[in-house]
Amino acid sequence: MSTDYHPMWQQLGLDLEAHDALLGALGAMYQRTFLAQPDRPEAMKYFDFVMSEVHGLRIQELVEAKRQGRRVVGSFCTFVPEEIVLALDGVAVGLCAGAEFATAEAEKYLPRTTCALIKGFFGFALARVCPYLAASDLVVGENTCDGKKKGYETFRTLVPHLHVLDLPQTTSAEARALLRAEYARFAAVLEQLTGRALTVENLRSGIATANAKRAALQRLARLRGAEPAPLSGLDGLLVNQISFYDDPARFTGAVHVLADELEQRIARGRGVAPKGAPRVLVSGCPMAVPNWKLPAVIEGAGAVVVGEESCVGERGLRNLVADGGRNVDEMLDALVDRYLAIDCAVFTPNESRVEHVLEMVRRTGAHGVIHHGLQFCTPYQVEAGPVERRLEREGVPTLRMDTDYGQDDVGQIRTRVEAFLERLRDGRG
Ligand code: BJ8
Repeated sequence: MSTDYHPMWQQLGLDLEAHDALLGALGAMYQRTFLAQPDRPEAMKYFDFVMSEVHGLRIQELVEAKRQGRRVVGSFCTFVPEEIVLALDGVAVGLCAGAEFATAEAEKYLPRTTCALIKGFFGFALARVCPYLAASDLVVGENTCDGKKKGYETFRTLVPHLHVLDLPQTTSAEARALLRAEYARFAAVLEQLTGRALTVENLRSGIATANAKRAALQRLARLRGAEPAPLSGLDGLLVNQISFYDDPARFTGAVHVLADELEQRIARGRGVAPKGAPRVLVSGCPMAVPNWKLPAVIEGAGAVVVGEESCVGERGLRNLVADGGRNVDEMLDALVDRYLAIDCAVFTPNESRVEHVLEMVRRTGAHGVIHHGLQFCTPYQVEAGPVERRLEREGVPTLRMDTDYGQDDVGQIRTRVEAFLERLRDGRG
């Protein structure tokens, strides 16, 4: 960062010393993990820049947007409908939840046996090191897993304004009606916060912006299926992670520039890993910034990650909202149709998820799947069993990997990943 943002961070109420320490660690990790990769596409420079300014210039943009009367809405889940936020001229951002921070403090509020993502967002809030949280006029939680559902009861005491969406856990007609009512309630809360009304025009525009972003990411996801892979899994994950922070229209443009370059690379047969390198699909819990641990180990062992079946990945961007709604009610119905198709493991039954994993395996040419479960994440850890059995029955080698944000198990993960890659190589030999 070329500018000194300390005055801005101070005004936002951050703990400057702790925040400096966080940025120092992040910068070093980014250098090691991303900038050291050979032969990256030129267009990744945009995403490197965004990351280098993720607590700087982007926060300045949020502060400026607030000064102009716009509202910032922070969230932790892909069920929060960005379309409604955009329609009401709000700015939707993801909140920091991808690293261990102030864990001892967080464990004063949460049992030790809570997943790293929840402990992470508590830690960031308690340590006052998330400028996105500090800039948020509204924080949106959701009743998904038990950890989040119960965690928000306490989190409510740590942030000024929390709205919790009551999400269904089935796709029945009653569940659909609940989600429809919850999105209407969310729209009403936002209307009050922004002083604007949801109209056909602004909702259509919000839907178009979010659809364009997802369509660009879908284009990128398809290109990752080329052999040799034109983009590393780390860079693919990074782009998906940045989609939660960046200005949507600017981000969409940058993704298309990257996709254009990848098409040229594919035409020339140029890849980030040699032809024939093992191709791995990662499926499971979302990986929020800066959780790069598992793909870094997989790619460090000579494989390439060709897709993520995750909310920071294809589960979160798979479907677009049908754009034919003639009035706000019909458009909200279309939103519900789109979001109810997100097959998060909190849903029961959740059979479409494994079908999506299989579809991704075929499309990306993955040789095997690594199932990523965050420790203590009951929904994904329990669902890993049936997912693994079905994939193995279909002839797709699968490795279950349960981990957290710590670095202590990196050696163990590497050993298991290397053995898995051997299995993939033997299977193709
Ligand atoms: S729609 S995946 S973003 S809930 S890892 S906190 S599930 S114990 S993040 Fe998620 Fe929305 Fe579902 Fe997607 Fe709980 Fe598991 Fe922790 Fe998790």
